[in-house]
Amino acid sequence: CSRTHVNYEVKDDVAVIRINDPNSKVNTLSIQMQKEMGEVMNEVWANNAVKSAVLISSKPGCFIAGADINMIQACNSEEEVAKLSQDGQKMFELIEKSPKPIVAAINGSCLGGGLEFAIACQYRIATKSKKTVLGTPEVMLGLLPGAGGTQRLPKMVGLPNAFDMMLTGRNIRADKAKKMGLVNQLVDPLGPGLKSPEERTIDYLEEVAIEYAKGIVNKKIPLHKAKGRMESKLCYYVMSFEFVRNQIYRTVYSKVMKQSKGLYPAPLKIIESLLPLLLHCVSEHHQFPSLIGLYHGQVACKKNRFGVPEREVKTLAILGAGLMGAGIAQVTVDKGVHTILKDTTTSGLARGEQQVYKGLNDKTRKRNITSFERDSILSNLTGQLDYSGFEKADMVIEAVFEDINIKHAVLKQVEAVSDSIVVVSPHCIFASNTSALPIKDIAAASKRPDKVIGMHYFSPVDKMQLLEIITTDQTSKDTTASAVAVGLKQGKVIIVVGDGPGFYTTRCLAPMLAEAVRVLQEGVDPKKLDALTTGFGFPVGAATLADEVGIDVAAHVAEDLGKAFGSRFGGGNVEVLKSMVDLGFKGRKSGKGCYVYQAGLKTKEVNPEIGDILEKFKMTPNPAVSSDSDVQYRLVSRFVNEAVLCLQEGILNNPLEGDIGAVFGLGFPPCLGGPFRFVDNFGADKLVEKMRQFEAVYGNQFTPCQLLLDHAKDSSKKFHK
Ligand SMILES: *[C@@H]1O[C@H](CO)[C@@H](O)[C@H](O)[C@H]1NC(C)=O
Ligand SMILES: *[C@@H]1O[C@H](CO)[C@@H](O)[C@H](O)[C@H]1NC(C)=O
Ligand SMILES: *[C@@H]1O[C@H](CO)[C@@H](O)[C@H](O)[C@H]1NC(C)=O
Ligand SMILES: CC(=O)N[C@H]1CO[C@H](CO)[C@@H](O)[C@@H]1O
Repeated sequence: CSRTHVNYEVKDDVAVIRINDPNSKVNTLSIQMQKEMGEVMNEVWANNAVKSAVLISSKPGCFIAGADINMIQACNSEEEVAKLSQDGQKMFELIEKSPKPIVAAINGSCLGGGLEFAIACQYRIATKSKKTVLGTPEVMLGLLPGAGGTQRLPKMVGLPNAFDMMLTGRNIRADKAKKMGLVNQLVDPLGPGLKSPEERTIDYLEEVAIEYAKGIVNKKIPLHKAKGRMESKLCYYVMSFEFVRNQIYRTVYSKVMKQSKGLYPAPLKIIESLLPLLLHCVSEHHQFPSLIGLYHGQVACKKNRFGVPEREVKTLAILGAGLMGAGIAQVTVDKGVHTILKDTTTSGLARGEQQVYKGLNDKTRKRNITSFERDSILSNLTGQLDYSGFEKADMVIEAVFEDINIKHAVLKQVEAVSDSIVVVSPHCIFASNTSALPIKDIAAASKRPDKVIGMHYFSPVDKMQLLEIITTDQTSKDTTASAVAVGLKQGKVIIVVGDGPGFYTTRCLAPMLAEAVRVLQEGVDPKKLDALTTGFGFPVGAATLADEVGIDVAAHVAEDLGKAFGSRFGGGNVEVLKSMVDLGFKGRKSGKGCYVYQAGLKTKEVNPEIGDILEKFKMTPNPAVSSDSDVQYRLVSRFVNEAVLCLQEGILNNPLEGDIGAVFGLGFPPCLGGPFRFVDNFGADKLVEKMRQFEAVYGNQFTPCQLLLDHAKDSSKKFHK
């Protein structure tokens, strides 16, 4: 028979249906899969020798990882997407109404459409494996959890849990899923008493599922657990009261609006499908391609396009146990890499080691790793004050103070150019975590500039996904491949950019912050500035962002890049930032910046003491370019123009990395898909028109770059196809 994705065999009176997409490492709900599933189900229903069925994947570690994104992307219209979703919905309805019970046997990822498939079945068994996760991540892509899942999920787990899963897209591990009522039974991934897959003689999950399928037919296994049923009855009963319903809807609605700033269509769509009341309120789908684009970009940036490095980094040494250095240590040591953390002072080292311990211990508390795993991971971390053991290091990352002389000093120490006795091995790579110093200036002090590279991490390292890797003309391809491999191991999304002041990310951020300072000088208060930026879709407002980055860092960067790029990087007066630093207002880390931060307080007030500074540097706004919308476009166009200029100058390799870097590193509005996607959608000509208007008032800070002008002239030119 010609089926390639779905097959079955009958064992006793149970049809064991196996799914296996031959073209992919994971199973997705592709058109082919749905078609073959339909055929198989019809045969199963028609076969009198079959009384029940087991649905299982032949892929280890994956049940069904979701809908096929490419299939959705191939759709030319929303109607086509809707049609696909309806087809899936029909299939799930048939499964749900199946006259013969179907048991879903889940090992590994069961996500999105896969979860909906599973909950349409009559019974679910999942392995206790760590890899077994259930969830509806589509919300991240701006998609409706497809095919009726929004109706089934609340019945299964109750409304609050269902909302939470749908709104956050979070993954649920097997044991939690059992507690929530999402799965009915858990089984050991290997079988009772077995310690390794080698000892396994039978497919335990399949055997158990078959027994349960027979048990359901014999009525030995009840189909619905009474508790779950009661809860869902209660839930529906309560929901039948209009005022209760409205209250729940209002709560959820405001939660979604707050979380998404009203810009993501997906959560609203989710509510809509539950809310006949709001049915006509929200019906926008235009952010869909942007989010899909980001998804693809993220997948691409999780690959190493520089090939396999000659050697794997087994020992990584980090210089500087500050916030950044310890953060890098934390995300490295837990990936099975021996990590040396070196600082110059005992107290600095102790603080750094404590930070790594706390990070891992938090995972233990959340029961992601056992305390035994935590301790064995920590045994691979060596904290020290000297360079002993550095000869074993395959890579050294320096995270020392942002000063070219200090960077040179540590580089020379590591290479033993000075009187230090240590020598790293000849293959050892030297990476710098600088945010703005050009790598070639750092490499100038090296005996082996081909081994020098920049690795710009974002703080906090364990939370921020982006890693910006910077190569010079002299960096070898193998060095780059190695740095990317390390970054991928650390779980990062990686962009590789060319060398220059501010590289890519810092260079885009600086002009926007300069504009933000000018906006403050023009009398817009920090709260208003934040509201304008978040209103545009930035997850963090510009004033808050400056506080997070650090006012001192912002001042430093503004000055350095101002020197490098001249008046284009002007706008606000750097003296505003410097005056703040002089008064100790360095942002969140110092307790005061644009805002005052008090431990334990969620709300923050504007720092009253910056009033005098802003008064001193007061500028008169020009009403022609100062409406709320003007301010938003002034901020955004400076960011976007600099991004396009980075592509024009070859700092960026492609628009895709530019979008990923901006969204994951700087919080460019995800729903706009990044600066390049934004230009494509908004129209380069419209953007240029706005910039010309600002240019007339403020000068060359708003002069569109050549590449942007080219796109404005020819509307068929797009950064993304
Ligand atoms: C479950 O998946 C894991 C990989 O995550 C695999 O090692 C194991 O063999 C699978 N177990 C079964 C019963 O398929
Ligand atoms: C410690 O690091 C080495 C590589 O240097 C690795 O082989 C080993 O698995 C690591 N141990 C742990 C517990 O992660
Ligand atoms: C738990 O740890 C695993 C790796 O062991 C990781 O893949 C997973 O995302 C973690 N889950 C949470 C909820 O942090
Ligand atoms: C760009 C960057 O993050 N630089 C950091 C390198 O590490 C030192 C020490 O932790 C930090 O102070 C810098 O900010």
